[in-house]
Amino acid sequence: MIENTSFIALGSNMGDRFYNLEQAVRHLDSNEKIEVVNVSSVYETDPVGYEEQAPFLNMVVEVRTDLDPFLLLETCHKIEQSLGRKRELRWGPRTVDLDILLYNQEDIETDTLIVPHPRMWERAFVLVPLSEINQSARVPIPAGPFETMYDQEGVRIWKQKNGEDVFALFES
Ligand code: X6L
Ligand code: MG
Ligand code: MG
Repeated sequence: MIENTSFIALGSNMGDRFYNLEQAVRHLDSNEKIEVVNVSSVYETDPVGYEEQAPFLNMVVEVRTDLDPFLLLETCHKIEQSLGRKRELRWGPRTVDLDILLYNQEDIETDTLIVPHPRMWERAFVLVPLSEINQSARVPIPAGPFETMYDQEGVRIWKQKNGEDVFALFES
């Protein structure tokens, strides 16, 4: 059995934001080729890019998967659609957004998928939760720990992860 490790960023700023994140994590884990093995805390974050919109909830999950990166991306898009994501303004409000950040140590550059996610290194709403569950990850150039690479401003803990159980986060 081939086992790959991927980190996926989740965000929501429409409707019941926490419910949307929970459903997305449950959809991922219920896929027989995906196991969610770790989750970050949930952070409330100021909107970036287009600022005249509601604050987001953001988190990052670690998965083991037998899906290749393209099938994993397709699965993420299907989850977004099943949770009501519509065609929308670029950078505008969304019910849920799933972005593949890392897939093993692979460098992938195609029209539909770029891994590592090309803009993750400058987004505190990604790096703060990612560094919580992936302390060994390093930015490529210049080498250094995540903590030195982002400004934590605009990113506030909203719900603290409690213990090792992935779904404990959603149960209280
Ligand atoms: C200049 C120009 C500087 C554009 C930054 C940054 C654009 C991020 C888009 C940018 C720029 C994005 C989320 C968000 C979005 C999210 C928070 C995006 C795509 N998604 N803000 N803005 N959380 N806090 O998940 O990431 S839109
Ligand atoms: Mg995104
Ligand atoms: Mg996206």
